[in-house]
Amino acid sequence: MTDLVLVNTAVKSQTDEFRNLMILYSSALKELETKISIINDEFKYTHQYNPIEHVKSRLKTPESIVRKMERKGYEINYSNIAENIKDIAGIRIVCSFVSDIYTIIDMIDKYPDIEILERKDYISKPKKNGYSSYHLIVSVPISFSTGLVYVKAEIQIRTIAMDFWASLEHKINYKYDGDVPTKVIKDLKNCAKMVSQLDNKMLSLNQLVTDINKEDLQKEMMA
Ligand code: 0O2
Repeated sequence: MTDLVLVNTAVKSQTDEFRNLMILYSSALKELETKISIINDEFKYTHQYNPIEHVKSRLKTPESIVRKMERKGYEINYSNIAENIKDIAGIRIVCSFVSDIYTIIDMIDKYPDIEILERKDYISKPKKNGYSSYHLIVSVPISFSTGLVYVKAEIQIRTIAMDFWASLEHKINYKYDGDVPTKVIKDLKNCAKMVSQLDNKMLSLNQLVTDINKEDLQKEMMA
């Protein structure tokens, strides 16, 4: 067996080394989930509303890790996996409004225990297929009995509408095994435009309602 096939088989059959690696990432997810929940509580306390609709976290499957390594042309070994696959631990934060996304990013930025290593703003610059979301690659310290270990994780932040689009696009890609018909690609791009328009409209509607509430409150206080 070649080295590549050996490691491939090892990753897929989850050897001790691979399991140890995955323990690091699952600990990073637990840390991040707690920190995000604290950020949400802090925001709720100061602004009286909840910016996060829901949070979903996942560990990349061994098959998906191998597929991504192959797609990116990396030789498959543990140090290469740890260095190059930055989304083994992934957390997705879904918000109602685009403004909430930037508020969350700002709070993560200020959080002392989370270091932002990379940012990808697919909201101001969506991908060619229409994909829109904000990605952060972060490093979080995990304390083990043996000491501190810094682990990388990906945080994806998007609106409910962006999430709806991305999950359908993912399903379509899976169904067609990447070979999506041109008509479907075009329709998806159009839907992405509608998603962006909907997000903008919902944001301005929410701002209008919030301003009216403020005015009503002021009138009540003056009366
Ligand atoms: P899965 O199934 O979520 O594990 P890079 O190393 O930065 O060049 P990478 O890691 O592909 O390349 O970066 P990118 O673009 O930030 O994508 C990371 C993840 O974002 C993907 O992970 C997807 O979860 C999501 N994503 C990116 N582009 C798209 C897209 O066009 N459609 C959908 N639905 N999701 C997307 P994986 O490993 O590809 O997939």
